Amino acid sequence: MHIDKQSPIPIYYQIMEQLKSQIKNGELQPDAPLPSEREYSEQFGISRMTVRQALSNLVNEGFLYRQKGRGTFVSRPKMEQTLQGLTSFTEDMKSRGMVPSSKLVDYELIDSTAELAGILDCEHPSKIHKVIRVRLANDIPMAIEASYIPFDMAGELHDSHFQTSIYEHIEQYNSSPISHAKQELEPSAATQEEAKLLEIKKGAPVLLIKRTTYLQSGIAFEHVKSIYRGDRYTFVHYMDRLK
Ligand code: 16G
Repeated sequence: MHIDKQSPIPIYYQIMEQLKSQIKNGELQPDAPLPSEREYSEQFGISRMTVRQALSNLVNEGFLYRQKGRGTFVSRPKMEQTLQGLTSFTEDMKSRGMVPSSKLVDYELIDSTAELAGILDCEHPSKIHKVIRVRLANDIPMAIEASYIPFDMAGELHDSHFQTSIYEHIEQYNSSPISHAKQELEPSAATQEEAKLLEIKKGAPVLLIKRTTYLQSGIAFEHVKSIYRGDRYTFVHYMDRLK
């Protein structure tokens, strides 16, 4: 690392940029320990405050994490999720070479509420599957998904369905491909329960995604409320300029 004290670029920023590129090019590997604030400040003849500012910013941006009494370490790279493609969690993780899995948190066959029946455009009253799962990639919790699926769109659901791809089951059951979705994104802070399931701190930044997904026939088959870890995901949206 090289610090240029004459540069108009603030020193904390120079440190941040260089550490980021070392993380991106693999010079600093996930879970590698970083030198201490004191070591950095002695090596470059800069104040510990400056080093702390750089490291704290990188912790907040998700590039580094701290462990009490042990020091600062390199985070695993964030997953980039595009907002265009309509993929299932299973497809998404497999395409990244990761192993998807699920932990069932709650399952119930519930009576529709007027709100759910309205969103899913299904009969009211009718039966709806409520499935809450933690979704993991290589055994690391990534998201909590609370799915509401009309019984008529899926039939009976068993443990084997919750451990594999529900989308695959829905496509087979309805003999129709999944086609489009409407989704809303909202920043949020992890509640105590969400934090426990995602193995993050209470109040940590998370992204709430509400999505209603449709078959090619135009029938809605799922409404989901998902909580994604803010430190694990970057959501990418490609845009064309509207003229
Ligand atoms: C995605 C969907 C979720 C769906 C799941 C099915 C979002 C926000 N969530 O994670 O609604 O239930 O895929 O995955 O996109 P599966 O087919 O692996 O069970």
